[in-house]
Amino acid sequence: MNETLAKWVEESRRIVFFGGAGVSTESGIPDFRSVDGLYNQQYDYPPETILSHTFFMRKTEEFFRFYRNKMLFPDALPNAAHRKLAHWEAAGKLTGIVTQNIDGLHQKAGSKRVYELHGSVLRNYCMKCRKFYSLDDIMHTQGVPRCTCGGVIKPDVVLYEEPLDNEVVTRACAAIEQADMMIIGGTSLNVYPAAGLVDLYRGSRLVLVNLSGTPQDDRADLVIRERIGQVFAELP
Ligand code: CNA
Repeated sequence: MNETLAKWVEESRRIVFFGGAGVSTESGIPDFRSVDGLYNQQYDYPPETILSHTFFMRKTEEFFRFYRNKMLFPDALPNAAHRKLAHWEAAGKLTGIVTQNIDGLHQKAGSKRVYELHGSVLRNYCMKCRKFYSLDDIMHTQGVPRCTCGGVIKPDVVLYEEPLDNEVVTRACAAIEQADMMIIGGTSLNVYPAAGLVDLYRGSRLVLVNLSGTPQDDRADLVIRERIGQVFAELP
């Protein structure tokens, strides 16, 4: 167990966690930038292109082929990192989770204050009439999912070229600004504007738990290069 991290967690009362795809790799969901991540596999188009607003509008069927195969993991379960964060929130030590993930695993683990910067695959809306559809609804369709009104159903995920939700960003910023400890984990901190939010933390307990280096390593008070599920499993 990392003694410094354990001590800081014990002493802190307003921990904020900022995370990304690496938080869910131990749940069997591939990330983007690891060697076995989606960016290192071969497709007709690079994933950044497929996951863009323009591609969604122009090649909707192809978007959904990739999306269903590579982004939907309905059977994935929370791992030790998700569970420990939910435990800290229930214990009154953690004020929020700011995540770039779209898999809903933090909520599945029991977390309540989750700020999903990039939306969630669990929510889907008709682009014409705004009717809601669940992930299960999408799993039971083929090709381009259509609403009863005939409109195309779009996942409530923020694609490249699309703006973040203002309210989610405002709440995430407030939590980070008021944090007495921030743990950044499982993110390459490469995707903006999301990655820029971590600059709002001004405290002296900035912890980074990530397998590879990030642009924030030099600024962090503690850097741990281990698997986040394993690290968190050992914490109080
Ligand atoms: P990324 O750029 O793929 O970076 C992931 C980082 O996590 C890398 O630096 C890895 O070294 C690190 N990592 C991987 N596994 C672990 C582990 N077990 N313990 C510690 N570190 C680990 O992903 P980001 O989140 O930084 O990029 C943002 C994108 C990825 C967002 O837009 C997400 O929506 C998108 N994404 C989300 C999911 C998901 O919801 N689970 C999956 C794939 C991609």
